Amino acid sequence: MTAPALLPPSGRRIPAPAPGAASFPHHRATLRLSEKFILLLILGAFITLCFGAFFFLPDGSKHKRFDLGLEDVLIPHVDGMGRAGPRCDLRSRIRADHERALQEAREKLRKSREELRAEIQTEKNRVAQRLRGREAAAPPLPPVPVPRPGGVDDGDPGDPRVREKRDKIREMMKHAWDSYRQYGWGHNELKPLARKGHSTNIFGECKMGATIVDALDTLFMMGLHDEFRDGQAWIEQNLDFSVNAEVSVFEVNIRFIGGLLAAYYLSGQEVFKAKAVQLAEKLLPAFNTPTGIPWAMVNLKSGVGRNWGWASAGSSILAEFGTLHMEFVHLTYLTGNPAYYQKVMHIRKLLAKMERPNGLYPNYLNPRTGRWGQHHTSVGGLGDSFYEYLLKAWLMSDKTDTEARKTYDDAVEAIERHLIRKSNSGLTFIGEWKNGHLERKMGHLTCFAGGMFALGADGSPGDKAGHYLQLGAEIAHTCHESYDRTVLKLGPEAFKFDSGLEAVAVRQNEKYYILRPEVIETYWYMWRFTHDPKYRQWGWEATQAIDRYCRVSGGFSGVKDVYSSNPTYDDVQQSFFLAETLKYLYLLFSSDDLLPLDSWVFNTEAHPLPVLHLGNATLPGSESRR
Ligand code: DMJ
Repeated sequence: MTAPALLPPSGRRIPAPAPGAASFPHHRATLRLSEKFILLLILGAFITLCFGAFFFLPDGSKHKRFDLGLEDVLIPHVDGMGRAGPRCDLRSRIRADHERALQEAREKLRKSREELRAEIQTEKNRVAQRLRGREAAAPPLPPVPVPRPGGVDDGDPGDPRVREKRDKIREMMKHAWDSYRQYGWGHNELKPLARKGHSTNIFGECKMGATIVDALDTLFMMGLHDEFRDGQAWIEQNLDFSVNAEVSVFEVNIRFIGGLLAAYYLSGQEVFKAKAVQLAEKLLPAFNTPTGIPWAMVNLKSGVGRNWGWASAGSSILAEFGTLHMEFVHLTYLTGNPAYYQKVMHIRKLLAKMERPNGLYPNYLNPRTGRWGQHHTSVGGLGDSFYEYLLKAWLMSDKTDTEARKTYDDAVEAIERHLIRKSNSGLTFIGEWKNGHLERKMGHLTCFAGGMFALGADGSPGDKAGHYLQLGAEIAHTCHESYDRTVLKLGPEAFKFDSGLEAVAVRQNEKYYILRPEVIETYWYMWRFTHDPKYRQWGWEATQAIDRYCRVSGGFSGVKDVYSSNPTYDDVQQSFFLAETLKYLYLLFSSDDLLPLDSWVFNTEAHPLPVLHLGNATLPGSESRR
């Protein structure tokens, strides 16, 4: 650092050297150093200026600077004649942008709040219209032969005593629908006591008319055609998926896509198919994960996905990503777009490659790492419909999807070995596997498995059809006991088989009944396969209990304690009450010609989809099968 000492004091002129002076070389060196210093100063100032410009330019201008990279490639540089090229244009554009932004800001500040609000609304409408236009402009769906399965008839049971019961169930459906129509129309669900709309986070807190979509096919089957048309009109005019709502991929799939597809197949009305496809498109971004295992939730507008905060180690849930197959195969079948089929087949392949503890599928799978989360296996909540959809994928393919059948059989074998036990008094129950130990507790949700075992009996390996039908009957019996051992004759959310307790809830927060269908679903399947009158008798007991304890003047409500003779209401009429509970009851008191099981397969929300006779056909995209 000697250079500064050689420099003259600032502001002083350097005297001209005397001719021939010996100091000349030193003088020259001094001059060179001072020039360097000045040059350094100028350079320093220039760099500071550049930094300042970079950091203090307004945002829009900064982005334009980053755009340079692309523009450099896309637009030719300053030409050989040295004329100003895109960089100059860019500078003037930045300046113009800047000025325009300032001008707009000044104008905005002058406007009143009302004027601003109106402006925002106009802009929103414009965007909505543009999106609608885009949807309308979408190419029409290719025509495909729509299956015409039999069994969309009346299902009159013949016997007047049975018909009377069926009429009662139809009347309950009308009460549930009319109440929703009056107090909750367009909302997802109904608060029958508060007499207003209700929603939960599974629907993104948005008004998407979940009850309308979920109820359509039940209305149709029951011959409630005015109500059906009313629902259809609402869907045509109001059901819009271009909303900023974060929804559950699973719930929206089983209730909306399943509901719309079933309404389409039953009524032949194109609008339902079109809406199902529009919605499915919005769900596809949920599959953009490192593994292809979808997120639990997706924002319908932005396509951003994420998982439930409560799920083990950021995992996706088995019963959620494993309950898409039926609807997605139908979507590919109807549209010719292989994407849906490929997404669900990819999930299946990935699961097939994974090692399973004791042959069991844990409920949690991390979509980033492809590793299992907590080793918790359940045939109830978090696991249930994954097993159901393996069996139904086989049935829906007209029994050609043998890979699905084999996966189901293997899973059921492991479930029987590790989860199914008999209580001290001989009740068969399905417990839950938690980190190497069996919890002797069964959920109301698990009761659907009785019906599943019966449905899967035919076609089970090693001539075990009788065994599985028997297992279905035992589960139905246990679940009936869980109803029969309460004061209200309605089943609790979960019940134990421990410390001398059998089929009863222990904790206060497991004593509620929220109009769930699973026990009645199993009664119906058992009735179809055995025609044992006890299933109709049990179904009738449940009908009467629901009508007596859950009916209020504004609809139907869940109850908080089935062991209390004076229960309080939860004030929610769930959409699945109309989609499933009342539908299964109605089917239980109809003849078997109504939606016969060799032509129709019910999705997990009880929406019937026709069997696809794919024996001689290939689904677009099925060539990706490995
Ligand atoms: C329904 O939404 C479906 O049946 C789902 O598979 C789980 N359970 C609810 C009703 O209980």
